[in-house]
Amino acid sequence: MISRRNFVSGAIPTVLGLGAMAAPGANAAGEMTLAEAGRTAGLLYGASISEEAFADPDYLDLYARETDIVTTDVALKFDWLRPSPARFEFERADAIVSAAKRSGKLVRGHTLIWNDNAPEWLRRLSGREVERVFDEHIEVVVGRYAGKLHSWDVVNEPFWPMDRQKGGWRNGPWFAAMGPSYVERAFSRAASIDKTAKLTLNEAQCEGNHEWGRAIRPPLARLIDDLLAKDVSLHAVGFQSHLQPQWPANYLEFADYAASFAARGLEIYLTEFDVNDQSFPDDSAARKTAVAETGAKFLNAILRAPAVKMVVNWQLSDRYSWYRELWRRNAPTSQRSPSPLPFDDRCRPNPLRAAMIGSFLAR
Ligand code: 9MR
Repeated sequence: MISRRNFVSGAIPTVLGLGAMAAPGANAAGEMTLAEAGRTAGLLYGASISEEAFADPDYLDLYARETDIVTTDVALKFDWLRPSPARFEFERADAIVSAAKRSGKLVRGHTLIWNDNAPEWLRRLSGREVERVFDEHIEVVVGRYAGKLHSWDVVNEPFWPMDRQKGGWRNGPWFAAMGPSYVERAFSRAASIDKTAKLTLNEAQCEGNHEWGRAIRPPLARLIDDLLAKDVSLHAVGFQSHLQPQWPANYLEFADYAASFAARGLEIYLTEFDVNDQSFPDDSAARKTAVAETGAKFLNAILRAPAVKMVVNWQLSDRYSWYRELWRRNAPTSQRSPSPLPFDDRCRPNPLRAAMIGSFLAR
């Protein structure tokens, strides 16, 4: 077994290469893969990846076969990169970027600026110091990967009405120091350093018609209009697409909302697709069927918009889903492990995989 330490020291990518084990476009049974179906539909298909994948050869093989693009799950987040003010821990992200390059896969950087998960040392700084760290962070991180990324989630989740800020903004160190102007500042600075990555504004919750989704859609549209009016380099809007079928949704209405950004000249990416199965039946087969049906309903609606250029799952196998992290934390109160992704714990296809391929091919 390959240890986390080996991975971090950079030893793994010389041992395992994404893409080294399979011909592009077909799995072992000769069936069409998600990546191949995506290509047929004019979509880039991929999944987020974290260091665990490099310690699990079956999982790594799944990325090799099924994806054309990978997103850094946590490796480029501020708190992971900068546990202390003076140090940048680039090893995880470097390993992902170089493994992807060797195997001809593209990489999305997630996420440059987010008001969530700030390390304690950042929260102790004055507003002035926070601004200095902000500029330095963008310069160093964007500079390091300039020319190597397909796209960057420059700002993640600018709105979070639960933080009760005027305008629905998410609170955190960047917002507290600079107010809403941090968004424009991040895009402008990133654009001046990386001339090739598609600069993306990534948002959560908009897919749903629940209170949060309804609250976030209008200010997000206003923010995007404002950035475009100021000629800020913004190329795409990312909708995370963590579907929450336990709450109200109207995917056709969401598709119209999303398409309005295409009319403003932006590409649309579905950046973190998965399906929360908590409200589905206990029976595992029935639950997985319901996940597949929900996923297909969503994709069939949103993929009508030609500006949708990418579909990315948040991890590929249920075993590594963030819902499993939550479930493990709440294990005493919940009976069953979540199954929100196209592959199960043992990297076998869930019904969601075939449903996604069906939706891609129907496009
Ligand atoms: O998958 C990520 C999980 O491992 C982290 O603990 C968490 C906090 O950094 O973030 C998860 O990814 C989130 C993503 O960065 C933004 N959208 C929601 C994702 C799931 O929570």
